[in-house]
Amino acid sequence: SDRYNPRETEPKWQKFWDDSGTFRTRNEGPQPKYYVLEMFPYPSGRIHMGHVRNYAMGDVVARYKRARGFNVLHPMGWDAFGMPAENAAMQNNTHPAKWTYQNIATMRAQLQSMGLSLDWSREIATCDPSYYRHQQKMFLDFLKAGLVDRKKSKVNWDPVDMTVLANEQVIDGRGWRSNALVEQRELTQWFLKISDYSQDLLDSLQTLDRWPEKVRLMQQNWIGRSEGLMLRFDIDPATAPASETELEVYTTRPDTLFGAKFMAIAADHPLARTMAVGNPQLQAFIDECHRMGTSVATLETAEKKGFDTGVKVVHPFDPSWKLPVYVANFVLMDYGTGAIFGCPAHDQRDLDFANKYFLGNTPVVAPADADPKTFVVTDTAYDGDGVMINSRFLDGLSIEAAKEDVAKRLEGEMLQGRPRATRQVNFKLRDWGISRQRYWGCPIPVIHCNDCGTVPVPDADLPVKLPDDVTFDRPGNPLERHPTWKHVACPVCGKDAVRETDTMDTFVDSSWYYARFTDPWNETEPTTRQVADAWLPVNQYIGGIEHAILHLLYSRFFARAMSATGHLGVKEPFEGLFTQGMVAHETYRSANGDWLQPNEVEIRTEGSSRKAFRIEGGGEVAIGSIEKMSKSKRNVVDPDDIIGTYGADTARWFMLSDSPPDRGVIWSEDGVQGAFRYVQQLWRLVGSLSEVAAPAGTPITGVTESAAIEIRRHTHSHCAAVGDHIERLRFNTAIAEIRKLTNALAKSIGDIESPEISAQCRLAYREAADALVLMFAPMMPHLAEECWERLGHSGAVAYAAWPVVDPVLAKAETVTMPVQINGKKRAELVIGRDTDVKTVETEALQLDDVQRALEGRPVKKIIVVPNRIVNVVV
Ligand code: ANZ
Ligand code: ZN
Repeated sequence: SDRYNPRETEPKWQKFWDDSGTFRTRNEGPQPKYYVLEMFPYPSGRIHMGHVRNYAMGDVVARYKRARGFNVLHPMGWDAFGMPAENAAMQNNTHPAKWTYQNIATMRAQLQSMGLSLDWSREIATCDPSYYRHQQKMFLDFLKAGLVDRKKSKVNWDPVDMTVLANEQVIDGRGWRSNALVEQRELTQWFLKISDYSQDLLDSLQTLDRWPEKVRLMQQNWIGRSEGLMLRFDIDPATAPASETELEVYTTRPDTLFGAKFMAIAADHPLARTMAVGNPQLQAFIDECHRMGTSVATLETAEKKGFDTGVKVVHPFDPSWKLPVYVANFVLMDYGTGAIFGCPAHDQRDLDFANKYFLGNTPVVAPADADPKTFVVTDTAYDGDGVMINSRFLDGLSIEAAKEDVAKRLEGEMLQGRPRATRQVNFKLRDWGISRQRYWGCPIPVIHCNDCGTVPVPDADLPVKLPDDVTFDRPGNPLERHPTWKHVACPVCGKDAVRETDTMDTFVDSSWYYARFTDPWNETEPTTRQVADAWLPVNQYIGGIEHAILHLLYSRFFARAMSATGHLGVKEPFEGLFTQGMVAHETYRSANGDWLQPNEVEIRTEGSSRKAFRIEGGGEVAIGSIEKMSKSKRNVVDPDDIIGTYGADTARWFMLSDSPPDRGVIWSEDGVQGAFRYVQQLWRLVGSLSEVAAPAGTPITGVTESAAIEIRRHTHSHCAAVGDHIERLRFNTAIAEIRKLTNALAKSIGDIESPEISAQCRLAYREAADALVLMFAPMMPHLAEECWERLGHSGAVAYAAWPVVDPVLAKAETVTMPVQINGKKRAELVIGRDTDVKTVETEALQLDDVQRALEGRPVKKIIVVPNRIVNVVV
């Protein structure tokens, strides 16, 4: 029949590719390499539409690059450690490993049903000892190389769940699950010294010219380099606690020193602690600050509060000028010195604070266009450029000159044998705390011995495997309370010792998987150097913008740390990065406020209005706004349902066709049905083409007839455009070009009047049919295989090369230019490409539609954008 049935053909071709090892990639080969990678999924249970979009994009690139003669690496694996498995274990009494591997099995089958051209022989799961043993080895290598630190650090501690919480898990000072008041605790934790590379990570961003500007900017801000002064203030002896004589601050704006109104120190600053002794009110305020949590976001949004310690400091340029010292909730202990001078006129936080405590403000920078005598600041701090005012010897200088002047003066002043000020570059980037008090993660391979201290687990004892027999009936870390696991003999002295029971942050697992894919079979080393270096960097990485900062930064750090320890020779892991947009859908809500799933409602169009009804019961439901698919709004569509009904090709095609890949796509039933109709249309067109085309394999030579040349022009120009669009990841416009070719060929065949088709046209149709199939093969690989067979080819399309474009034929000889009158399109001018402007103008004005629309009015102006558009102004 002439209906294409994806349910039959899709599994057939998947089996064929699988049986033939079509997508198995060899590590050596004569072709140039191309590594395309999509961010690997967390095995949460089932794939969602976001995965479909992500992997469909990657697969187009992989298949296209293969057709262009590259040796393509396109692997898949599982980011398999993490909290949800433990939560599931607690709720359902299943083991995290069982839950995880079941999910992997389900999701693997789902991905396979999408027809992705993945090399499954390289599949890795980060929870597998065959993966994490190498991670442990690298941790020890990093330790030896001085890239690991063990130090005390503050954490959010949930006293009920007995666990450390990430900042995002603290909501209004309470644990997200237990609702218990969160405490700040000091724990000894392991850190990876990412801050050793702050400058390098920042500098190298400039080389990443195939990354979105937005992501580079986010990384730059996260690294947060600033240039400033470390500046020491004398404490007024009359107010000083016994031992303290000075207070050091970090400032990036020493130019504003004459606008200073107060000093502020962090709740954990030593001076705050000293002053709190015997001062219960201050102690209470410090405790309140601790409850606020440590996240930068909370600190930025929370109301600014402070406590006057009674201590005063002396202004460095005026011994009679005293400034009060507050403990303030917006000053962080672990940035700069944990102390600042506040200049309310030019810093919003300082201004909010000063307004609350009536500390006043004095502007010291006036915008160039303002009158310095009348310039005042009330509620909005002025942080722009300008000229110094109210600043004694600095008046009239630019900000830059004033900074330099202040730095020079204070650098030169000696105070107890040290300069009063020193220049300092600071970074916001902190070392990466990787300790997690959790079971389902990679064990940190060290042993604590009372006599020998912290001892690395000897190589021969790796991997340190997680014990299987653990219980989740109580809160806390099961490794901690396991009866035997942590008790071991010290590898150095043999005495009783204990294992580290913390496991690694799961971001560690995902920081090097791209390197492991290059040789996942190496049992003794994390990577095979030459192989990894040959494949890396990943040429095209594709994933969600939510990973723009941490995952990408950690991966960039890992590549450097692996290079420093001999596991890699490449420091930037991802040459090209693409962040895809979200998948969105309409929302539906019943009268009582329940969200309904799309498959629970039926849409009916009555006249010009769309209405939604509940399938069960028939009641009308409200159609709500279009939102990102989410469980909370229930506006999710299950990829399995779509693939089961329409096939994977249709799902992939619609996902790619509807909007630019970096923007959101709105999933709709109408849209999918449209894509499915197009699949059928292609199938019929290829059927017709196969009847008029010369046999497969006939060389296309000696074509001189204009009708045949016309067909060839269509083929070559659209093919050139499709290739160009795919290279730039503009999948939606590539698809638009394929549709244009489809329409042109359908029309051409429909126009054939005589059954006698010339031999030359048959050649042209052969070429067109083959090219068409090759062009949509990256998006709809199953349909393409079936069509390829129908066109009489013996080999699979997966092995076929991209059509060779003839540049002469590809360059269309004519262009179609819209003609606008006062901004409104009135006609189209079909004219030779690159025709001179004068001729275009005359021809455009002579068009019937244009004459009619002008209604005799005189033309004021005519603007021609060559080959693009004609604008007529009347
Ligand atoms: C005086 C001043 C005046 C400042 C002014 C800013 C504007 P970046 O660029 O982010 O490095 N600061 C220093 N240490 C801090 C800490 N531990 N917690 C909170 N704020 C801190 O910002 C440096 C500026 O942030 C410093 O410059 C300091 O305030 C503040 F008109 O000093 B400034
Ligand atoms: Zn020992």
